[in-house]
Amino acid sequence: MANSISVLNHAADNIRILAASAVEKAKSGHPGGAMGGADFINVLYSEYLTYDPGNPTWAARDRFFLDPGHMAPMLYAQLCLIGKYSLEELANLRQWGSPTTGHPEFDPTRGVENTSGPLGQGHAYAVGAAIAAKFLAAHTGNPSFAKETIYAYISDGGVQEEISQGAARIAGTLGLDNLVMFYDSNDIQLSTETKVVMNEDTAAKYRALGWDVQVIDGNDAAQIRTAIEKAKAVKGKPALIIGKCIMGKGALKEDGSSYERNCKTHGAPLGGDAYKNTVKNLGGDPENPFQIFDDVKVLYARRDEELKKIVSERYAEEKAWAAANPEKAAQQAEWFSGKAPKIDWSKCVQKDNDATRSASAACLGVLAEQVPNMVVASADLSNSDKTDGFLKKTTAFQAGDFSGAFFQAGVAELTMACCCIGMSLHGGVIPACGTFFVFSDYMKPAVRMAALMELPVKFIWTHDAFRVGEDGPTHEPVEQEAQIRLMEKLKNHHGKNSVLVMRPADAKETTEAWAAAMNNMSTPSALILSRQNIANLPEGNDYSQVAKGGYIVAGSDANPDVILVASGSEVSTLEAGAKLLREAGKKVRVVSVPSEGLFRQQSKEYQQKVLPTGVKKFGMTAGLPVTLQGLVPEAEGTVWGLESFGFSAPYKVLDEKLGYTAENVFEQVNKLF
Ligand SMILES: Cc1ncc(C[n+]2csc(CCOP(=O)(O)OP(=O)(O)O)c2C)c(N)n1
Ligand SMILES: [Mg+2]
Repeated sequence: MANSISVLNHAADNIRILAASAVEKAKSGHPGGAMGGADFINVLYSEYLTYDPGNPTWAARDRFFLDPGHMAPMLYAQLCLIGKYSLEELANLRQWGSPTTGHPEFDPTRGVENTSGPLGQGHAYAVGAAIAAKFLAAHTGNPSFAKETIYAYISDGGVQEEISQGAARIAGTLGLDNLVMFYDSNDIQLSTETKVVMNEDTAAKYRALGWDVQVIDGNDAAQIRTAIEKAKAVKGKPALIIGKCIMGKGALKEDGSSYERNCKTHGAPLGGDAYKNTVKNLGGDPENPFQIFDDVKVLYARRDEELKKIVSERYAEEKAWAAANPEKAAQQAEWFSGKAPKIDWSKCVQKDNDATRSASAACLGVLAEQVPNMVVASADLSNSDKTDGFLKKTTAFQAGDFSGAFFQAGVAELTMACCCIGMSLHGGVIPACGTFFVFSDYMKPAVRMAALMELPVKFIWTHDAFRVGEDGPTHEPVEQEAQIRLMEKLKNHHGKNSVLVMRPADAKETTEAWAAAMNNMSTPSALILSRQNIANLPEGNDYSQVAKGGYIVAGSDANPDVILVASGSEVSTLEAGAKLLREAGKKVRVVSVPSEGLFRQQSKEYQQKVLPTGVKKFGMTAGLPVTLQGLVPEAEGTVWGLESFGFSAPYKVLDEKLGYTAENVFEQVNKLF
């Protein structure tokens, strides 16, 4: 029996009251958008979203991704109706220690599938999750994944963000028919009406990108229901429902006149009498607003029963599949366990004196063979960033065929990174993505969100320094390592370094760096890799020490007069300089620090053993000097770094001109004595 429209409207009003009241009590927040979107979210949750009320992390559940995080009160109010939050928690919106944070923070057990706030990224998370569902359907055969729908809720701000175009392009190209987006098109944004900044035919734009598009009244429950039915039935295309919604639906001003379609309700409590009038208008009690109406309780109790039935049927299908495919079922359980995959790295054969990007390709070849749930992406650079080491052993996704494991993202680094985040949020796959290090600048907002959400996405950044050479300063990273190492210093809410950043010094260190990245399932990892060949570290080097983040390289002298410190290819330059220094009678230690963050996690004794206070030190980095200044205190030595943009010339010329030579190491170190 279909729910009556009047009950659905009552439930939407209930959401409006709860959202506006939470904001009113918090004295801050965003009521207007939440009130306008209430009808859609209510129809979705009361009739369509398929999840297991008793098992919130069921692998094949439908997902709901909210992009406009400022509409948190709408999501929390909805999640109150299905029992994931208490009314008391809702009433504590935005307060210290409350789970109802100002913008939603990833917690699938509570029904929050993504952290949201930076507008636009949610579009690509949803696309990534839809890709993951297609991948899992193809690679496990579990029939549940083919029935899964990814819903995304987007708004004017997200549509204006460029990433929305990248996400829509990919969803259209890959024909993601398991993706349904609802666009809350209310013609209002934070500071203006949308017409001031936007004069596009959004429906035509999405159609041109290969989407099925419907335009409806976003506050009409019957139209919403029909639109979701149609969207779910679309084959071979993603679906967009453009809902013309009324900002602040039902809101009244203090004088009782309409407070709808008003920018002021975007980001401030309705306030005083306006609030009271609004709650009364919506059928609530301003003195006691945190209530769920009886008929709304019945609506959701009935949906709960319905879900139990739907889910038990799905579980029965999954059980039959698991019985017929015990290995696949065990594999799926492993993929969703959150445990690091077991990898036999002895299969990874490295060439001597190789570029670390090529060494990474060797690692990726091993991963392609041993980690069947890994997905590797590249932003149209797979033959340069050497993710082709993975691609050569699989095929790229295409519409209707997700049997491979490579994701060609096109030239869209932020989109690619956010799609990888979405895959990781979905769970069951381990995503990695590659591009040039200088373009990590385009990905920084995604890295930050992956770090905040503690997702084990792997970032592969090659062409790590000015040694890109002839391409010149646009392609030569300088300050990027310092930036990403700041993320290494930033702690996540579990007190861990929020990102693991490794810049290996030679081919074999690269294997160890990849091993560390694959072992790390609790934060993102980044690998910074060279374009050019690098001489091997000295014979007998103990590479197992890479896991400590910093260590003494083989061949170092006891009781050194000076300690030379670097990461990446500068370590080999220091080795060449050390040779000259030793010939001149100096005792030299060379220390490789692929990750300062990891090194700082070791015991104080170990850190002192490697870099004892009081011994002269010299650091060399192709990045800004600050990259190494944490390891080389000013009182004990100097850091040779790059303090300007790079230049266009063959890299060996740049090494000479910029002082990255054995001779300059010799000269600079001698200045310390
Ligand atoms: C990347 C990013 N830039 C800016 C903001 C600040 N911001 C939050 S909401 C908003 C306006 C969004 O308008 P819309 O999506 O239409 O939401 P509505 O006003 O309809 O609730 C802005 C600029 C943000 N959250 N993220
Ligand atoms: Mg808007």
